[in-house]
Amino acid sequence: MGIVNVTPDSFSDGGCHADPAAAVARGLELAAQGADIIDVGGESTRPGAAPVPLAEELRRVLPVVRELAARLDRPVSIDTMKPEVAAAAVEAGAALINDVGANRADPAMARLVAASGAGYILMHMRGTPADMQRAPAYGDVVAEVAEFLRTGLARLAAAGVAPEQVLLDVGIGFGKTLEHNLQLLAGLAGFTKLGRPVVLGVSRKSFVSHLLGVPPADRLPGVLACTTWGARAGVGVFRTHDVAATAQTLRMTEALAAREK
Ligand code: HH2
Repeated sequence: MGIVNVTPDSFSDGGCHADPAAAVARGLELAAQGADIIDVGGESTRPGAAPVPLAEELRRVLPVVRELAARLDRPVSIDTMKPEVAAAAVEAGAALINDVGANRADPAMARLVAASGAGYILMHMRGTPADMQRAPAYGDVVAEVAEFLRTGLARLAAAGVAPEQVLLDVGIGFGKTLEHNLQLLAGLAGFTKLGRPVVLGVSRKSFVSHLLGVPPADRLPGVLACTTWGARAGVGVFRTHDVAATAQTLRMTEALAAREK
């Protein structure tokens, strides 16, 4: 899954593709590099990010979703916490709703997923982007995130969403310390046992710098190690800014796994 952030303030690529034409060009480029899904977002969720008003988020993402959906032969997803944005994006051609808000605040999101038949990424987040990194604490982070995802699946089913529509994401960096992120990564194989495809979002995230002591520009090796690890654990979707490097890493991992005796 290749990331197109149509934002002025995303943590790694804010402002790079804020103009719709640049964002569409980026989406086409990532598809050419091997992305099977293009994820378009108009609201940064970096720690401390301020919420974006509905009209502004719609203005940012809709033309990009519409054009990419028309021009690409693969699914476009909409990265949003707002049911209104998700609904308009589905109308514009998005096949997948990537809801980092996990649809807690508003049952309208679950109703939309049920009615539209769109795919839905259910991601774990503790708190909101504004406050999620203020001393996050868990007893057992792996067990608590698994419970959150199980409960979310049940809530979606009660709203009429078919299990086949849902993908699961542990939400690396969303209300987690370095140690929490590492424990969730180490436990990824357990999440694949929940019976739905697992999505992993580690791309360019700060926990890599916290562990390895490297500046933000040098996070790719650590991220690719997580990618190989995730592939071995059965992760189905890797959300990344660096599609070419990720595709190569996955091809190599798969070639070796296919020959493992
Ligand atoms: N991470 C980010 C945004 N959306 N969606 C899923 N499913 N999983 C993730 O881990 C995830 C996500 C944050 O990364 P990015 O889009 O690069 O930054 P920003 O939120 O600042 O735009």
